[in-house]
Amino acid sequence: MPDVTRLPAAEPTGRLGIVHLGLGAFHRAHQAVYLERYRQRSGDGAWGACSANLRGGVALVDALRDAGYRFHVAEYTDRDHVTLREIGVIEEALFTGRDPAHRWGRDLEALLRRMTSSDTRLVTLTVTEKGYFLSPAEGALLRDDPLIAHDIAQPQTPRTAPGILVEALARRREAGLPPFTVLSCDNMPNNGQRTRAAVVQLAACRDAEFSAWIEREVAFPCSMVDRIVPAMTQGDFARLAELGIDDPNAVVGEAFSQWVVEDHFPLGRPAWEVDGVEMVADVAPFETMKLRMLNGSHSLLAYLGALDDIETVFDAVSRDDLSALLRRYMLREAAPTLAMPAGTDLERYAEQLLYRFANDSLRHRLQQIAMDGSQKLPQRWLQGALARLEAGAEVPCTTLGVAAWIRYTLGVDLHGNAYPVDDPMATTFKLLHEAHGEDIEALVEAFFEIDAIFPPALAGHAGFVAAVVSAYRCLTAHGLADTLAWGGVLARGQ
Ligand code: NAI
Ligand code: CS2
Repeated sequence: MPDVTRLPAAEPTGRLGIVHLGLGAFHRAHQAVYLERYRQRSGDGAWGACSANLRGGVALVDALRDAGYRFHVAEYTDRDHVTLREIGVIEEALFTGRDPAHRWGRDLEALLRRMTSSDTRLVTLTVTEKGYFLSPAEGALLRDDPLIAHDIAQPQTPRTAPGILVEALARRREAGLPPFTVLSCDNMPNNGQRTRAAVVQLAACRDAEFSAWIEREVAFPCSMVDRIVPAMTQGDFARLAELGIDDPNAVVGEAFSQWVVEDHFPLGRPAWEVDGVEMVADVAPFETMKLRMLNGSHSLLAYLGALDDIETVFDAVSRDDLSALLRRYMLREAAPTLAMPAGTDLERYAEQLLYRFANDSLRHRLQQIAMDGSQKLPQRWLQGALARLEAGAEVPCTTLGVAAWIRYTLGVDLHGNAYPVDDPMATTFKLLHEAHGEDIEALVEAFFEIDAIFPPALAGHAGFVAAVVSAYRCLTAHGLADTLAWGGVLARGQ
């Protein structure tokens, strides 16, 4: 039995200063924990949250309502030490998606009303990278996407996060209320600027003057968020039951948590720096560091590991060859591309990450991380790889990663096991595999032509493309262990 610390929730206040879009695992285990701690420590009850799901997650919304919005977060330092925190700061949950059995329309109006209340000063988001409807490489709004097309045609009943933000801001402006601050907490580069780009471009389809007002008046600070919170497994629920927690809405994560936020909140914010939130003038260096080192490593493990039928991050980093690959990737391919404030120790950061990945109390499935590669690769690998190549360096780990990702999108691992490819561009990938089959060179070149993912300078780098073709051949012909051992990936440049 682990050593358990139990922390009860504070009482609800009914004062909801925050609306959150994307009520998933991460919101419950990160932002909600910071808000709960802040409320308990400061006694300031103004920052309760109304949290909404826009698509998927209706069952969670219902279950949270049934539980009076109380749920638990289990923070594992390791198998032997866990903090069990009860959270009460989410005081309302809504579902605005299209599900006729579940109040379609009613909750959407309730959400928009909440966002146009003078109590609401902050709107936060964790809707995943694809929830912004931006081209991953360039950040242009996907106007042809059917949901965005819907929000352009019928802006009063929006279905996307940008559409909801635009409609709520229009209503606030109409009512003479100042705009709320919008804080993206998704793993995207310059996530505030990206959110602004989505909202401003969508608003421009409605009215150029209104769009210019948003650009001028609305604050979109950037943030870097970090806490490993895997999707819950039956095993996680069983472990919590052993601790006396029978809670369908519970989430399990690591004890580590970090939140770096650009300090630009015209309508105010919780004084959450007392609980460890780092309020800074410029988040970009921290965000790039995290995306390239942590998330880049995760994606390397995800595609290489999933191809070799490895289940979790823990299982993957327990292999010497994969942990050596990660170390090399972080120190030789990611770290040299970063411009960090003086005093940042990237070697120490890399070691901390390897330690966190080896947390034996988390079952972080590689297939979960592998999801939505099209939305993740530019910021995790490709921009950094291009910078290294332009500096004349080699990027063997990223090369292998890109080859593994292309092979992963086939939906069958190196041992013949099939799995679903969960990605907004999955149909494009399927067509490319069908068109090129065993012609690896043509297949790889066709993937590099997807300009929504690959920057032209990288796609045009003949040496890199050829290296990806060789890595793909090696992986498929010899398997992962031999590719790592023979391919010289680990030895090169050491
Ligand atoms: P989750 O699967 O538990 O929840 C996903 C959330 O995104 C749900 O609320 C879902 O309704 C919403 N969503 C998905 N597609 C959407 C779309 N097209 N439009 C609107 N909403 C959409 O995932 P989780 O763990 O909550 O992660 C969500 C995001 O949080 C990640 O994509 C990442 O950007 C960020 N994050 C997650 C971390 C983690 O360890 N879980 C850590 C750091 C950041
Ligand atoms: C992961 C991240 O799912 C993924 O792609 O790389 O969610 C990762 O767990 C978090 O960013 C950690 O903060």
